[in-house]
Parts: sequence; C-alpha cells; structure tokens
Amino acid sequence: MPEAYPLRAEAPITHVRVHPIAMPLVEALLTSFGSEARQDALRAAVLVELELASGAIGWGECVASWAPRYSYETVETALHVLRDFFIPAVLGEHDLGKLRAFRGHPMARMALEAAFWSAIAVERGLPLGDLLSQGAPRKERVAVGVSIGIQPSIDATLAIIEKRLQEGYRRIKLKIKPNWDVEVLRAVRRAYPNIALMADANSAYTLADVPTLKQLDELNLLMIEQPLGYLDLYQHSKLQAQLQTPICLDESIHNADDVRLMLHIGAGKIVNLKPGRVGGLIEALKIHELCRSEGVPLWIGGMLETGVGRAANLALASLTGVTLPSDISATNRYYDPDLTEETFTLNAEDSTISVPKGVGLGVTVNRARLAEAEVAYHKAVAAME
Ligand code: OSB
Ligand code: MG
Repeated sequence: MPEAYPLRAEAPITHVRVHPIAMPLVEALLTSFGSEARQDALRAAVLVELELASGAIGWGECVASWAPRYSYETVETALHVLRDFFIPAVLGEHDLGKLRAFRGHPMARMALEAAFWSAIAVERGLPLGDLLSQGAPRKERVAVGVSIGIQPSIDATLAIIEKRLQEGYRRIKLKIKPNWDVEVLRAVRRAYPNIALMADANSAYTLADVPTLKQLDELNLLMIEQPLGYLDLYQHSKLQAQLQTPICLDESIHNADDVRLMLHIGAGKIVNLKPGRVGGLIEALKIHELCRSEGVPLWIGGMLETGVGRAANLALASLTGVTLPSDISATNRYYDPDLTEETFTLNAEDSTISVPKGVGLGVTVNRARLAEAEVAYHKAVAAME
C-alpha cells in the first residue's frame, strides 16, 4: 500500500486551468548551457490555477523553459502532461494521491502541487509556509543572494557585482564555464576579498578539468555548484575528494534518496533544493527534513520565477532547515512589472526578503497582466513556426 497523500482538501478539486506565459526578463541570465530565455529575453513558464468546490483558488508555477537545457522538461511537455494526465486524474479528488500513478515530469508535478497546497492554505485561512512547517516555528525573513550570469568581460562582471552589493545583496553567485572561471573569479576575489562568493557551473566540466577546478580552492568560495554531469553522483565524489571547497549539487538531486547517496559516497556537502526539480513540495519537505537531521547545509534555488513561484520558494525558505542564503532575489531583478500585485524587495540591511504573511501564497495574480503574458506566449510560439 502506498502511504496516503499527506494533505486533504475539505472540498473536492473542481477546476484546474493552465496558463502558458512568456514574460520579458529585466536581465537575461547566461549560464554554461545558454539562457533560459529566448534571444528577446522572454522567459516562458506555465501557471497552474486550481479551484476547490469551496471557491478557494491556489496557484503554482511550472519552471520548465522553452528548451530542454537545464532539464528535459519544456513548457510544451508540461502542458501535455498536465492537460492529458495529471489534471484529469485529480479532478473531483480531495488529494493528489492519483499522481503517484505517473512517473517523471517533476516540474509539471510541482506546479500542480503548489496550486493544490496554496488552495488548501486559502481554505484553512493560513499562509502556505504554516502548512509546510506544520506548526513548527519558521523565519519571517529569509537570507538571499543574487545569481550573476556570464558577462561579456571581467570589467562588466565587476560592475554588476558592485551594483548588486550596493543594492544590499551579501552573497554573490557567479555562473562559470570552461575558460570563464579561474581568471574572472580571481579578479572578483581581488576586488572583494571578503564577500560571500560562490560559482555555479551547471554541469560544464568533467574530471579532466580537475586541475582547473583545484585552482578555485584558493579563492575561499562558499561552494562550487554542480561542476559535473547533470545526472552524476559518482564522479562528483571523485572530485569532492580532491577539493577543499564544498560541492553543492543542483541538477543531480532529484529526490531525497539522491541526497542520501550524495552523503554516503561524499559526492557533495551542500544541497540546492528546487521544488520543481524534485517533483513538488512533499519531496522538498523530505529533503528538508533529511538535511536538517543530518546537519547538511541547505538553500532554495531559483529558476527565474514570477512572483507566484517565488512566493512558494519564500515559504519553503522560511523553514528552519534552510540554513544558507537562497537564490531568491527582489522582483526588480526579474520582471517589471511582475504578474503579482505584490513586489518583493530586498531588505538591504541584512540581505533578506520578507516572507509573505497573507493566506495561501500571500500574493495576488494580476489577471490583466496574466492575459498579456499568455498572448505573448502564443505570439512567441507562432513566431517560432
Ligand atoms: O542553475 O541555479 C541554476 C536559473 C535558471 C536555470 C538554472 C539556474 C538558475 C539560476 C537562477 O541560477 C537563480 C534565480 O532565480 O535567481
Ligand atoms: Mg544551479
């Protein structure tokens, strides 16, 4: 017998709507695998709107992109799986247990789960974070950092870091790739000897690059995120054995068992938790609990979410087992305007963002902007054909 789904709605699920959207990014984020956006810096996503018979509505965001680069999912695979399988399975149900019949598609799954959990939070008159923490104390403000894409030059990198430090961010993450690594990080370290600095390679290296990666050990980085293969744990254990700097795994962690294996073989020492990557909030809570009980440093990663996805990430980041600054930046780093009425601002005195306190996600979707973003999605798809 599979265990029961741990959360039940008072009223059945009556409607689930999908909204594919395209949103212009304030600033594209270039990573070792390219960009999440199209050339015109349009970030695609799918918003899921779930309604219970009581009238309570919840929202979730699917963080899949146009192309299967960060992971195999895309906006179109998510739409397909949601419309043809996940949504029909849960209509009329009081929980999401029926989703257990399906494999894979974690980002699509998380979008539906976030919509369901936030609808229940509305039904119960609670913020999502209280549902996640189950009454345990949690933070009102979460420590955050900012992720900086690959820039055209070292000078451009130093300039944007200076701007982010001025804004109040106290943890800087630089995207790296072969030939954009040691030199740029050395220059940053020279300019800012004491800032909390880390690097994210998005799987751009192999064990043949150990000599390069070892040079990063001298730079006092907080961590190196996902240097090797996007499914690999074994080779990361070979690399970690040769590095002082902790490895943080992002792409390679798909569930709590992966974290157990990572710890067992020494493939990494820190976890980047993205609820979309691990298939939803239940799995995210399992990983949170495991990291807490094992004393593993944990933070919440970002996927350039709109205010909807970031509100859910902030609720997760408010749990006490999230011990390092998360990739959740202020609204003005991502969208202007965002889809939500509320904007998230950085508390510059301590590099934190305040967790929404309202019921459900604690944010309101602006329907007019949502409609515009849906039109923009269909226009961009038509232009591709
Ligand atoms: O590897 O963490 C990553 C964005 C898209 C895809 C992968 C990653 C990222 C980020 C963005 O680093 C962080 C953010 O949302 O601020
Ligand atoms: Mg990453």
